[in-house]
Amino acid sequence: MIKKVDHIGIAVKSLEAVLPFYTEVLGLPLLKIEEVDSQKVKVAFLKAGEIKLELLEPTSNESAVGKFIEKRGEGIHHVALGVDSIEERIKELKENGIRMIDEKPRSGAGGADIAFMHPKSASGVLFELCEKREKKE
Ligand code: CMX
Repeated sequence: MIKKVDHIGIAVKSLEAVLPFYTEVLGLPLLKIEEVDSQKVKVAFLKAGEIKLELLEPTSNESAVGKFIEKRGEGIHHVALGVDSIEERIKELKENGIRMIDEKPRSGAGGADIAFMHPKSASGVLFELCEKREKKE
């Protein structure tokens, strides 16, 4: 069902403040920066070997990431699992009693269809399913 860990989401207060650590100290290549209006975040993707790190800066305090930072501070926010046929994967998870935040895929960063499982259904971890749209074309 799961092909790989696609990326790890890390909540940060300011991309500008933390990027030098990731690019200069850790030496990770910056792949791109984009704003995801639907999630009210600005994200930076870094290449870390086979997987990516997604730094998430909230553009609103009312966003999921804004609320997360307010409650827990900066840190690991979610783990994204790469899948094919995301709608079928969502259906299987629901049949297994997993509570989905997104019952249908929605548009996420990096040209992907995404859907989140509720952390209460996944041992306290916020998992994202993600399917790259390019692959379908
Ligand atoms: N990881 C693990 N647990 C988390 C969590 C996270 N990132 N965020 C919240 N929780 C836990 C809370 O600790 C809380 O648990 P307790 O009741 O034991 O305290 C529970 O989930 C509910 O949290 P809440 O703060 O009451 O509810 P929120 O309104 O903050 O909603 C969540 C939490 C997960 C439903 C919401 O953040 C959400 O819908 N997330 C999916 C979308 C998202 O995260 N988008 C940002 C990334 C976008 C991108 O990658 O492009």
